[in-house]
Amino acid sequence: MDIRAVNALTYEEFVELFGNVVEKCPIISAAIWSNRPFKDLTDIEAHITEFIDSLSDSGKEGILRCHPDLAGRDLQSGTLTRESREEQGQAGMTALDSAEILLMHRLNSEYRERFGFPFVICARLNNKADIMRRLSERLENDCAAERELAIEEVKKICSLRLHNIVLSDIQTKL
Ligand code: 2AL
Repeated sequence: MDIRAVNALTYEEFVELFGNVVEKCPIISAAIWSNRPFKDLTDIEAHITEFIDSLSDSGKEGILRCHPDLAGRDLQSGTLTRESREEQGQAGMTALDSAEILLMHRLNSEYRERFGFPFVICARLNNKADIMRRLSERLENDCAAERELAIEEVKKICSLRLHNIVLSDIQTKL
């Protein structure tokens, strides 16, 4: 899909296609649609980053709260979004043994209790061991630092999702 095709999408089509580039936050694609025409994918990404950076601390925490826990209840009950399921699968979160699941639940709960939002990390850029290590390490941060770190992870997840949409669209046309 080239940028002319993206710019030709109606608002409804655009939100349908890009609505989950930030997990369960279609308001972000709804907002940045106003910035058409986009120059390229990097331009779309820049508008998303600008939108997120313009939010208050509570707005940023709201975005974080839209994310499911890694290896959490949504994974077990099959209620993850397609994107999150694929990402968690790639990071090995769907193949944990029972001790690892218990450890993830304990650390995720501790994290949520300490910061008031879930632990977020770009699963596609980390394996199981990285995720568990970073979760333990990041529990030591203060809330402001952790909020900013987690939001940077949201941007990485978003970037990979954006590129995936464009790539899968090309593949279906070939
Ligand atoms: C996620 C998710 O759903 N995908 C990803 O890369 N990370 N969730 C999370 N809590 O980090």
